[in-house]
Amino acid sequence: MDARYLQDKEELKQSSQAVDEDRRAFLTAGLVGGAVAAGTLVAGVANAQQVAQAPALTAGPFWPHPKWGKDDVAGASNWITPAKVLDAAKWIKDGKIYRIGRVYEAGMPKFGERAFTMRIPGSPTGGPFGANKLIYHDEYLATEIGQTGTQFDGLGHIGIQMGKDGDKNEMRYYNGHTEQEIGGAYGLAKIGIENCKPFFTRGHLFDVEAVKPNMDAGVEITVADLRSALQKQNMQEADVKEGDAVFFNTGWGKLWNKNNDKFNSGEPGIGLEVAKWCIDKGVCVTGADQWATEVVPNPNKDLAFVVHSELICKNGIYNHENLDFTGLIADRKYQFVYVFSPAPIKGATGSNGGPIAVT
Ligand code: UVW
Repeated sequence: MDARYLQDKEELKQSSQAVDEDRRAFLTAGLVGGAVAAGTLVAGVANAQQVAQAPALTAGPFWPHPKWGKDDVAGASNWITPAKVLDAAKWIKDGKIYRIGRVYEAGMPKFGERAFTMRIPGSPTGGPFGANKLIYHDEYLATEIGQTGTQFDGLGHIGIQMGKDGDKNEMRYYNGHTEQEIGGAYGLAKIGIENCKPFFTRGHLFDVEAVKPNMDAGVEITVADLRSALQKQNMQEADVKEGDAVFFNTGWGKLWNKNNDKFNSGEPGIGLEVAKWCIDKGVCVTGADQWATEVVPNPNKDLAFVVHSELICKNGIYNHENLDFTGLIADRKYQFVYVFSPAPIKGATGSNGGPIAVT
């Protein structure tokens, strides 16, 4: 293990104090205002010293992954073994399927300058063919496939600039892969979403909105909030087992397609405390009814999307965003089988798709 990953917490704390005022201004003005162009924000998220030296949850070593090893490219999807699937299947009692993804459409809220543009050429696109006069439609879609609407963040989505800014040998992704190794105009050369195994696992929904209503952007969901939700839902913390998926209902999803500006402006969500809880529990996926799962802006104004760095980059835990738990909550179904198979687009950073919960 390289010594640079072995900085202790004290070093992290000290260097975080050196974060400059410009960064603070960027985060406050940009994130709270919700008007940051995607490119600018990516530069902000990856700003090396600031993120890497911030008082983050774990000081390392993060990689090689202690359970999956140095060559692993599948992260927490490795939890989904035949035994895990059989165990999860025991939770299917009603045979009822809930769609927990959103409909994809051009007007849905999007982060920064991301786009979703669908066109049907021709209408119909072609035909008639044959004596049966077949006609057909195709569509053309221009979008950040894994990063608009209901989106599943893969391991290639989030990295941390370590070393000097701009040094691609020190832009590190899951398992220490560098930008130099994985970057590519035609898709990531390593840790693309095609390496993620399909999920069929136990899912737990924490309806935090029910115990902490009207949360505004920047309000952090704590472990105490999770425990209150569990109590209200008559569930046990010990029910959450290694390889399970955990989801947080914040109430922010009610703004979807109703007040997209507000939806995009920030959000309540989990912070480092709950991220640590998730890591300790060994979950495979986190998710929420808002666009990052984590609290934006972070209560620590020096941090940007730090839960993404902790879960995805350091620990290989996937993140499913912009989910819709309305049906599950209406039926008081907080435990279910979470089923999702990311579209295996070679070299992609994530996936869209139609996740379901089965009870
Ligand atoms: C970023 O890409 C910064 O966030 P998200 O994964 O929420 O889209």
